[in-house]
Amino acid sequence: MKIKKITLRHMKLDLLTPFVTSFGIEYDKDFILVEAVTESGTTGWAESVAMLDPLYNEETVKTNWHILEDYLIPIILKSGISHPDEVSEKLFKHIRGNYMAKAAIEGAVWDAYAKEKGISLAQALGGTKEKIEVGVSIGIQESIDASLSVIEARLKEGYKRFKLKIKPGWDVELIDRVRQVYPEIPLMADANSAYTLSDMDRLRQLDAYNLMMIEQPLAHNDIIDHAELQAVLSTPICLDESIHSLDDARKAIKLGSCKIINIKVGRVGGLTEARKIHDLCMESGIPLWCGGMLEAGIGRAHNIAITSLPNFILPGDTAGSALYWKEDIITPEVIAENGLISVPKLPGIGYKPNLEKIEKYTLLSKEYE
Ligand code: OSB
Ligand code: MG
Repeated sequence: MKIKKITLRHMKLDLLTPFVTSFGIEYDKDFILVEAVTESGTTGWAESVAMLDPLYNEETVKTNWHILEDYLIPIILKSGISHPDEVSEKLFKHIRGNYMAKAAIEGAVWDAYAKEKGISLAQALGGTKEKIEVGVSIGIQESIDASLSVIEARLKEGYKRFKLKIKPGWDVELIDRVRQVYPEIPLMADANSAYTLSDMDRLRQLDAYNLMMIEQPLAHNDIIDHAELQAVLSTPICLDESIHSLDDARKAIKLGSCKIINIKVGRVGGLTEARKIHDLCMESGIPLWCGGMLEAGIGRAHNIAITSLPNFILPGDTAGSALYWKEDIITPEVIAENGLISVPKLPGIGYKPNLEKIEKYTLLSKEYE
């Protein structure tokens, strides 16, 4: 397979409701959409999950555009690719970091590859599930009552797991109130690195609430302090920000830094690396779930495909399009019915990019041949 043309688009979609985390507020979502056309005319699509500002991680829409334009696209355009695994294993191996930029173009190559083989992306990756279970990530609200009403609405829609964003001062009281109202729901908290070991006592208070896990309580680049915290917490720690590679996962498991891992394809540099982490975690008895980065439909489709692998045991963050967007950029939109999304069987990502909508939300585009 040879990629002969790549189009980058800077997209901007308004979020239906602002999303508030310990690191900031997102009112809208800027991202790069990658379209890659092969010599035989097949088109692969993927989104970069890098955000406008370097708050979740160091990558941004601009740094991704730079790395894609000046390094990754030229490599892809001059290489023959017999399998998408070669992209991370050979072609991008010498380029450090920039995981989300690498994942974006690798994802488009994977989609094109699966389409040329006439199989779904899920099948190309070795996925086994027909449906995936999904939950929701609920941002920091103006009041605990507001959080309770969001939970109520999502519970009625059938979502399988409720993740509340926390930060110092928006944590124990919130979880305590939610547990009073909902003693049994599958509940977890995500701190996005808002704590340090000096908050140990506060974090230990969360042990009283039967949480499924606490996601990334400590620094974004730490696995040492997390091991110390996990040793005293009975609630499992789930790492998000700290895991960028198979090697990071191996070390975190070895140190006991977590009992669960959240995989984001963008954060780990692509589907090939995500699958390697999947296989290691499966052998090591570490359950996985698929994280989200407020993706539009094409990113969501990639998440659905990777979640079809067997060790994605816990419900992920890939909720239906309708929770995020007035209209999505794919047809049909992603629909979660009773907290379940069907894994598409059509070739590639299995959702059709809607070119009219894509055009409507494009701020800037550039073609490379
Ligand atoms: O930490 O999982 C996270 C969104 C943006 C950046 C980081 C995170 C999130 C979410 C939302 O939790 C997940 C989603 O609904 O896509
Ligand atoms: Mg997270």
